[in-house]
Amino acid sequence: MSFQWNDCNGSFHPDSAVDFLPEEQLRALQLQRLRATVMRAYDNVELMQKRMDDIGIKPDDLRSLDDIRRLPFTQKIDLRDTYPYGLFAVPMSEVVRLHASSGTTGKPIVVGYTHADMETWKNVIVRSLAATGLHRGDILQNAYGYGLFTGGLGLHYGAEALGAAVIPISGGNSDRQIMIMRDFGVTAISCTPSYFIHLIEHGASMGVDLKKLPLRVGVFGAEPWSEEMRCYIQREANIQAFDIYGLSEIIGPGVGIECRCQNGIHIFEDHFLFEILDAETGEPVPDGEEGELVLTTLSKQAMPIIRYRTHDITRVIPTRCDCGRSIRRIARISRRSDDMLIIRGVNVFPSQIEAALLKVEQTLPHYQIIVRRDRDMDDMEIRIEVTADVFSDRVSEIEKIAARLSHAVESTTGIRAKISLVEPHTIQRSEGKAKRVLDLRKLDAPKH
Ligand code: DLL
Repeated sequence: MSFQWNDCNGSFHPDSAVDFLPEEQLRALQLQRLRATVMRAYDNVELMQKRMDDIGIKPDDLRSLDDIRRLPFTQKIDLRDTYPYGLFAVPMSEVVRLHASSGTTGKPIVVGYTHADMETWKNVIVRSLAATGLHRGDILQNAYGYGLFTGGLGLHYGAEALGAAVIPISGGNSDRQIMIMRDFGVTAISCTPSYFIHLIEHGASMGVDLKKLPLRVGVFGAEPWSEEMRCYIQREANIQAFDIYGLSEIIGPGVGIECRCQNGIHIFEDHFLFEILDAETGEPVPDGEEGELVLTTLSKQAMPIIRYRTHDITRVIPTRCDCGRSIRRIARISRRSDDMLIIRGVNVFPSQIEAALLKVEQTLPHYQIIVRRDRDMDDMEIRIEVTADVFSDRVSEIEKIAARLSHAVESTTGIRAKISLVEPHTIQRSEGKAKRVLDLRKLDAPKH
C-alpha cells in the first residue's frame, strides 16, 4: 500500500495505515461495508426491516454511497423503545460485552458487542492513541469511568494493544490520581477535560505542579470543550491536549480523534460513515457548513446502526490534513442541538459562553450558567471563578473584571447576563461529564 505519511516525529503504527488509504479505495470499502451492514440490519432487526419495507427499499437498492440518503434515520428513542436488546442483530450467545448509558430520563439505552466488535473498538483506539503520538512505553492513566460508561473500558484494551502501560484508575479520588500521576511517571492521561482542569488545581493544592511531571499527552472528550479550554490546559499542565470523540450508540470513544496537527477530528471512515445534515430538513448541508452529525456503523456486528441522529453539531473540514491522513476531519463538536438555551427569545449555547468567558484575563475555567424566570422575563446569571488575587484588589478592579465579562458575553451571545465573580474552589467540580447549566425555568414552570 502506498501512502504519504507525515506525522511529525511520531512513530508510525501499522494499524494506522488505513488512515492513509487512497480516497477511491476508502470509498469502495465504505460502499462494500455499507451494503453488508444494511443487509445485516434488514435480515436481523425487525424494526429496520419494517422501516425499510414501509418505504419500499431493499438492501440491494444501495448502488452508491449517496443512496444512503434513501435509508430511514435511527434516533435515540428507537433504542429506548426496543429496550433492552431490540436492535441487536445477533443472538445473545454471540454478545461478549454490554454497556449502557443512563441518559437524563427514563430507561438507559443498552449497547452490545460481539468479539469482532471488540476487535474493531480496539483497532480504532490503537489508531486514535497512535495519532496523538502515544506508543509502546507510554504510561497511560485512564481516568474515564470504568463500568457501564464506555469511556474507561473502551480506551483500556486499545491502549494495551498499542503497548502502553495502562493504569485503570477510573474517575474520582483526586488525591490518589495526583499521587499516582507523580509516582508512576505517567506520560499520558485520559479523562473528561472538566475533570482534568480539576486535577490541575487539585495537584496545586497538594503541592504538585503538573507542568513539572513527565505527563505530555491528554486524551480528552465525552463532553464539549472549547479551544480556549484547550489553551488553558496546555498552558497550565504543559501537555498537548487532544480531542477524542465518540458515543455509546456507535461504539463508544474512538469514532474519531485529532492528530498531532490538532486541527479537527479525523473520523475513522472505514468503520463509520458520516453525513452532516440540516437538523430541520434532514438534507445534506454544503461542505464546510454546520449541521448535525449523522453516523452509520460500517462494521458493527451486534448492533448495526444506520443513520443515527447524534444531535452533535459540527462541520466537515474539506481540505486534506497536513498529517497526510486521507480520512476526513470534522470540526470540534462545540455543542449539541438539544443543549440550546432560549433566553428572551435568543438562542444561546453554553460553549459560546465558555469561549467568551475564558478570553478574559484572571478567569478560571470553572463556571456555572443559571437561568431563571422572573415575572415572565428570562434571567441569566453566570457564576465564574476568578484568580484569588482579584479579591485582594480594590472594589473598582473587581467591578472592571465583571464588566469585561459581561461585555464579552453580550457581544458573543447578544444577551446581557448578571455576572457573579466567585472565589476559586466555589463551584462544584465534576469527575465525569460536567453539568454547567442549571435551568431553573424547568422547575419553576407552572404545574397543570
Ligand atoms: O461520551 C463516549 C466517549 C468516552 C467519548 C470517552 C470520548 C471519550 P456517551 O456517554 O454515549 O459516550 O456520550 C456521547 O457525548 O453524542 C457528544 O454529545 C458528547 N461527546 C463525546 N465526545 C465529545 C467530544 C461517550 N470530544 C455524547 N466533544 C456525544 C464534544 C463529545 N462532545
